[in-house]
Amino acid sequence: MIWNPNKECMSREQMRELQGKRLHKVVEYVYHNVPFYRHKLQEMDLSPEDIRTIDDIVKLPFTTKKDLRDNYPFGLQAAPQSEIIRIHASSGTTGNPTIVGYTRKDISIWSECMARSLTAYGVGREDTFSVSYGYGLFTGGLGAHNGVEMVGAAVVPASTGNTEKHARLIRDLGITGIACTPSYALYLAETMDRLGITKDQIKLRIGAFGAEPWTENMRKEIQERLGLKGFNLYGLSEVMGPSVSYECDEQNGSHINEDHFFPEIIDPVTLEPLPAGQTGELVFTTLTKEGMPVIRYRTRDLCSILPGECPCGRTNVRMSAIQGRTDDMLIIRGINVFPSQVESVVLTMKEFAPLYMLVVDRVNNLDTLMVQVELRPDFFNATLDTPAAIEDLEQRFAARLRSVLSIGAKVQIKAPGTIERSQGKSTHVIDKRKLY
Ligand code: DLL
Repeated sequence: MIWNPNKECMSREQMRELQGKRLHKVVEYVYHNVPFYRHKLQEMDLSPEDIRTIDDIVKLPFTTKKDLRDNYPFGLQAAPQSEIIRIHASSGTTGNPTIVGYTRKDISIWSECMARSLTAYGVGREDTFSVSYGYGLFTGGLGAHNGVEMVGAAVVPASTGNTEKHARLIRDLGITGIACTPSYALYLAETMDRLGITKDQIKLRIGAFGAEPWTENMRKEIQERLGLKGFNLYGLSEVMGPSVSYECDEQNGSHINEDHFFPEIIDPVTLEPLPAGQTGELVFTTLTKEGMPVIRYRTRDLCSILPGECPCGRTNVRMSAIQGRTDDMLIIRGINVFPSQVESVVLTMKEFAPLYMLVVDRVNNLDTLMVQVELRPDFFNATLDTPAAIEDLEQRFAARLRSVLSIGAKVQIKAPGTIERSQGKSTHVIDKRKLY
């Protein structure tokens, strides 16, 4: 089934024409409503009249996460505050989150994009569907929730946490579909094993997995352990949230909702556009968004646009799985974490040298984060001479980290001189998970 054949199966000519018209409109809209974009265009001697077809997009300037941060909180918002009906936030690189406001129309388009994804996965009115992305500032929970309601399945807003109760509900309510991070799906499988809930006692058949990178091996393992078919769901808060793209039954790349989000792949160094089939940085322009449209937003995600047509009948272009990032963002238990956030905490504590290391691992299918930090020599022995004093410092550090990162981390305070000094570009991460 296809939710909106008119938009998901357009001819390429029609799609490009629609994209061109929408691009002109959004450029005109931000030109008049967002000083940041107006100034950028004026600097390049561009006016909205110069943007007539989708090919003109290459004339426009890029937008980066730094631009969003510099304009915190509402500087890039285009709609008046009275039109905004929801605000989400995602982690920034320094502790300032990125704020994204949505109008009623944005929420309605987002819900439809999510409905398109769920329909492609095979979710329908008869399904009982558990949304186990976090509800809150993160776009995963509410974003998926609205789509399930639009499709007409019964939504179970399980959110994250409380996994044992959730596992029992999956069995007792006959839940047939689940949306969560792939690592949470594995954790759920493990919890079920522990509770003695077997595959033949549950009715799960569809999984909508995303918000973090995952491999084909993980897909196989989840499918095998939960007895479902797992589909990719991709998105990012700055552009919308879950459902910027979604896999169909062919499971060969994810179809982009390109009537709303125009994709480009660029060389992250030269910033030149790359042709289909070549891997580079994914860039999105929102074509219909009102709250906070973005123009040529650099996602930092590395992937390619797949050439050729998809046998499923959809004509929307497909992107490959994410193959890495051009920055150092980590996704730990579905939460975006930048080493610079840890650094910002380290720098506020006088006991520590500016030397730290994030050690990320996956133990029993659950991501773990340990932050190692080095004591300054003057605090070593002198002030911190009892185990209680060290413990107190560890606790204060852990609490500050939690409030900045939104996830818990183990901390390890190291003696002066014991964190490895790098020879060249300093590295702050040891990631043992091998996700790409
Ligand atoms: O993770 C939105 C989302 C929620 C997508 C639920 C899918 C499901 P952010 O927190 O802003 O938004 O993080 C966006 O997560 O740039 C990618 O690096 C990564 N990411 C998201 N989906 C996938 C995926 C949500 N399917 C960042 N595969 C993105 C690989 C993904 N990476």
